[in-house]
Amino acid sequence: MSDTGLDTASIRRDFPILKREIGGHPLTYLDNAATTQKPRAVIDALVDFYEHHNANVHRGVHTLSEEATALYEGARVKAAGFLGACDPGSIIFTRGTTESINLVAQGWARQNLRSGDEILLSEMEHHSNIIPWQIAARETGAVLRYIPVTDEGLLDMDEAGRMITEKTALLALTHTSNVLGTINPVADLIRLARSRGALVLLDAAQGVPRQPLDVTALDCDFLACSGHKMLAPTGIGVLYGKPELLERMEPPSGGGGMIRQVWREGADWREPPWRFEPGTPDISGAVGLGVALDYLSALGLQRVQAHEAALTRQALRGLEAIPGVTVYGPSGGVARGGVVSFNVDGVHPHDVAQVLDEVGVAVRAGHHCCQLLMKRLGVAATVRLSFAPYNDAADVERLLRGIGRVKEVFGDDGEQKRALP
Ligand code: C6P
Repeated sequence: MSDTGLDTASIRRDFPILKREIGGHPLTYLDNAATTQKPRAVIDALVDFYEHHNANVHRGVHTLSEEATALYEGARVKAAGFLGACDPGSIIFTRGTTESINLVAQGWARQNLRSGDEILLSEMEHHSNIIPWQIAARETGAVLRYIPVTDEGLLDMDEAGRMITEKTALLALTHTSNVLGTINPVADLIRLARSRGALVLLDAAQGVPRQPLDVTALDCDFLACSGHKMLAPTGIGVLYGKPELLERMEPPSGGGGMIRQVWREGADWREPPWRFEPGTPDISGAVGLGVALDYLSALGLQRVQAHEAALTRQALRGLEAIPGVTVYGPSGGVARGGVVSFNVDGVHPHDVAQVLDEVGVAVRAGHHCCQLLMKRLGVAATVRLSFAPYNDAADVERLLRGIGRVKEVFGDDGEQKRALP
């Protein structure tokens, strides 16, 4: 049992992949910001769906189709509850955060942005929350602006206050940085944006898996997240949208299942969310997502948050004590999500990740789809570790020992001293 009330030994038994060894070492999986592992309950739910209930949804009157529809729509109700949304109709199933943001950039933005309107982003955005807006800006004549990031890896709130103006049509912001772990003060920014008439979209790909978030309390207009980053299968995600906005929004793409009537010259749309889900959706993915959300809810998001915060403190203390290691992002006790980026002097991040892999430790190295932030940090890439509920103190110790191995292999000058194993 961890100090924060999570029984990690028992949680680890729920994740079959954690029994794997890599090169004779126990798997230490610290790449959870990229994607998390899946518990037995989610894997079993997929098998159960295909063995007992598989059919298309909303299309048949036969028993299997009704069962599949009930499971799919049941997952929507669970997702609404998990995110604090009052109306399941405000939950659109997508392939993930990227598709969710694109849906708003193509659906809402095309209809509502005018030349000269401003879309406000930040320097710490993932490319998934930049490129869709660049495309929308090109199509509408809107202008992109970026809230700067301070040397501590925080949003410059003074600048944010100046940049949110009556010209701002939309603030599209990451809740938790996938590189720095910075948790942005989104409640304050939403209030500010609201007072100046702007809408707010939260990229919560890293926020939703790591702390309780309530879209109603936050009063955000849109929120995007990915199932695969919170123990669910790949290929399923969520866009939350305020019902009154979705009601007025045109679907950016069309197909079966989203219309009331079709005639030769046109069609009219079903109500949200189905208007935005053309074609056969990822039914088993949605069912798996529902089970993953049940699993996370049973652990308790508050406990998950405290657990990841404790592991993050342990990792920061350990990394900061190693000479030649530079850690990026907030320090000095500032709250951050379970994501830590660092570099080892003179050693390319890919080499660090390769040596760590040799001892069974999986981390990500690269620009993490955040090239603007890399430029701001003055680096081409970083090494990144990120936590999930099944990680424990022993994982952090193995990572820190792995960095010792990196220093042994490359020495303090970054020159390789020994052949890689
Ligand atoms: N970040 C990472 O290793 P998708 O790929 O659609 O599920 O999520 C995109 C995305 C959007 N915003 C943030 C803040 C993210 O972290 C991600 C995914 C992964 O950091 C893969 S690049």
